[in-house]
Amino acid sequence: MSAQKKSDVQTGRFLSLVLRHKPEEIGLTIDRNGGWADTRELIEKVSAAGYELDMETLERIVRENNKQRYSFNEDKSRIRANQGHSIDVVIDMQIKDPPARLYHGTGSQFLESIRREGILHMSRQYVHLSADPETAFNVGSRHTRRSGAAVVLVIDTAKMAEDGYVFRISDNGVWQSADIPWKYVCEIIENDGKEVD
Ligand code: HQG
Repeated sequence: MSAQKKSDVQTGRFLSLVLRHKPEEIGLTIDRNGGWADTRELIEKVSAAGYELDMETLERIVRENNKQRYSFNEDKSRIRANQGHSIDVVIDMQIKDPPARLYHGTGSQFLESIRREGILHMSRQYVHLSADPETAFNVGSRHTRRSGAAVVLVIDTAKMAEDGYVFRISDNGVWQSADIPWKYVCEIIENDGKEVD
């Protein structure tokens, strides 16, 4: 019996893995400058790993992905993840003045450590920030499977910019910054919308 056909979501997850974190898993070459992979090579190697991927499917995944995680170059000969890499690549993200506030969603179980150390970029290249609290709650809720609840830290990005911090925005609208010391957290919002600090 042939293996069950993978959904676009499953294939998309695997694309994130190989384009952002573990290209070596399928022997994929990623250009350090821009994070690009050769589209044909990607299709070939992802297919060999058991995902039924052709150009049409890949175009659909890129177009319909819920967070617009991937993009092609102009002639679609190359493809990359827009952000979120843990491998050492340089993505030419636009440097932009931030709005006065941005939001970081996390799990409440991390709060104590974040208070002590600040918000660290952990395995990614930058700290990820959302433009609105709703999106940040969704990001935070990814961390609440075992314990804790999603919480949103409101960041005084106006003050950070004043202090010389640089902000970048990815092609899919995720703000990115260097590690954020606790003093820039100006409010904590719990899932029920009630402030706790
Ligand atoms: C936490 C998704 C303890 C941090 C989303 C976060 C996002 C600390 C976790 C993107 C800490 C790292 C990124 C400290 C930070 N002590 N915990 N000092 N400092 N943390 O997944 O921001 O689906 O690497 O709060 O939409 O959750 O991948 O980062 O909870 O944009 O496309 O350590 O991932 O997009 O977790 O998510 P992550 P994130 P994708």
